[in-house]
Amino acid sequence: MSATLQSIEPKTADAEQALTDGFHLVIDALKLNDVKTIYGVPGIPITDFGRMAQAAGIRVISFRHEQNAGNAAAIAGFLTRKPGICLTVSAPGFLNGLTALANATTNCFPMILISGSSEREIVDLQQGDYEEMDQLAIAKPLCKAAFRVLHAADIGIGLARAIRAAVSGRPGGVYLDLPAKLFGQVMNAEAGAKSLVKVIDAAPAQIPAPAAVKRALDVLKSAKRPLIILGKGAAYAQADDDIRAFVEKSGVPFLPMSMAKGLLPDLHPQCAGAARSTVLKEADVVMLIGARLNWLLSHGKGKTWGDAPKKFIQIDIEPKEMDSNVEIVAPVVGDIGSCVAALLSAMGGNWPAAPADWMKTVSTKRDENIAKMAPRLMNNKSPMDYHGALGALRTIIKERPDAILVNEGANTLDLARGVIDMYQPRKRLDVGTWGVMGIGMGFAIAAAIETGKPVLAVEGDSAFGFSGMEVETICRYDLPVCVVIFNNNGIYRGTDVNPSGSSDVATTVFVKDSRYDKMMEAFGGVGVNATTPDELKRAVNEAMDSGKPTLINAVIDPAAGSESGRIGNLNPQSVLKKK
Ligand code: ADP
Ligand code: TZD
Ligand code: MG
Repeated sequence: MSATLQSIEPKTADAEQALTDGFHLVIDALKLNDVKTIYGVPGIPITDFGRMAQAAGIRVISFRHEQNAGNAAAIAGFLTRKPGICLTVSAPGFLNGLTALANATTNCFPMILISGSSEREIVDLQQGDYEEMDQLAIAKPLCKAAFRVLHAADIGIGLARAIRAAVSGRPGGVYLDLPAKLFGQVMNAEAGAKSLVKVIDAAPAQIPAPAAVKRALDVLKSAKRPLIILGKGAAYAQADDDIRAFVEKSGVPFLPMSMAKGLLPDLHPQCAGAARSTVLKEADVVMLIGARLNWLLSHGKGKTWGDAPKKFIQIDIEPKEMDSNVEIVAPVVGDIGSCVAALLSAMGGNWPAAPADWMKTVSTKRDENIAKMAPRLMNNKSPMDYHGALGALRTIIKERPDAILVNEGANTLDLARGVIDMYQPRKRLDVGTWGVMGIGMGFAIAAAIETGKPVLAVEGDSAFGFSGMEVETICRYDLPVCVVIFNNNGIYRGTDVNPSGSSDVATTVFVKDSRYDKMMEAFGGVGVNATTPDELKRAVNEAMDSGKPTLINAVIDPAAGSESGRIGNLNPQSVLKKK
């Protein structure tokens, strides 16, 4: 390498201008492809890269931990349909980012993890380089695609491949390995500029076969008790108007999965969110739009789905998703925008109304459940229970429907999902397919940066702990993020007792009566301790009005939650446990 470098060493000022290097080429390639923001943590070998990217007009958001930067990039990908970029150092920084990359892939969010790496020659001979690790090999099984660029002249192609892999077909995470040496590689500037690739049509439309569309409509039309399930793939597709038109024209009740809430408003007359168990049990035809029949839908079978035989129609960009859990009688493979447009046009002018008795069953059940819940949401107990606190937050989102809600925890998640109605698409961001804790602050930061809207992050006290240090990041960038911590002194409840009788507390219990609000004050943000729903409401409204970084410690009764929230059925318990 050094021989090449010497041979092209500039002799004159003109010649100097005519050279470029790996640093510049990566930055130019990102800019050429409209990358506006990078989320990351600096260090060897990418410190100068971050600095230069900033100087070149890319917004570089520095985090306190790569996992949070990775989660930020992932949700930026979900919100924008462009791969979010996360930048890390080698080995440990890379590994810290990898959880987020794997999570993005699992959730079908497009992102690119770019990590600097050590010298290949030393890594491959395992001679103990600084932060030595064969990162490409480790990333490969955890993402959609993984690439390494060894020559500056390949940077353009490398980034183009990464972008296409992330957003085409089923979106997901991509790893791009950039060894330290690459950044310093020098080449002719003109040749360098020519080597860059502007990716044209990164996520090409995938048009469904007309026969598949007809088959799907025939099955839907034959239904006596049809149901549409909207998943986060439908939210991602940004085909909001057509999806709404299709659901309304069909007249069929719809059930939004967690991150599809708001695609049509939760208060829409066809929304069956509050009649979930009834519609899943009783439906005879179920059309899935961008939702998988994974654990979140009990794999399409068993008790949740009742005894009535069911036919499934599935719209998805991934052909292999079909028949993954149960038989799909009408698979429609394509991108959701194209599929829904094709369905709409094939429905023609006179689509029959959904069966009236079924609509009545659904709306009666829904209204009954909503009425049952209403008084619980209005209680003003202190310490608060979940319903009292969520009743307050629900009103706030109703009054501020364009705010973004980030949500994680167990009870804090499951109950907020049910209680807080959403009114607009892509406004609810949460733990997704893995039910992973730790997305909170990364998602909140990227949501604020990508959309410019106020963010309300509703966090279990445990959930918050996974990314809590990023409150400093929120203050540093002065982001309009209001974090509400449902502080019940622990995981699920704060009341467990160590069965051994030792002075260690139980494994699920934290320091009692902690004041998380002081954490925000430490960095110049606003901290509030709220003990009643009224106090909580006032503090959140103030935060949303001011746009100031705020953290509200919402004091929740430690006995109010239940183990594992609403998924206690998945929580194995020993029958042999000694009392
Ligand atoms: P949820 O958790 O909301 O049920 P999932 O993450 O399980 O949603 O499912 C999302 C599905 O959407 C995935 O199977 C993915 O392949 C699909 N998908 C994502 N984007 C698109 C798109 N643009 N067009 C079609 N399908 C998509
Ligand atoms: N680690 C990771 C990365 N993801 C997880 N989901 C868990 C651990 C296990 N876990 C849950 O599934 S929920 C949860 C943990 C630790 C925290 C629940 O406590 P909380 O919420 O305080 O956030 P509630 O309101 O007390 O139930
Ligand atoms: Mg808790």
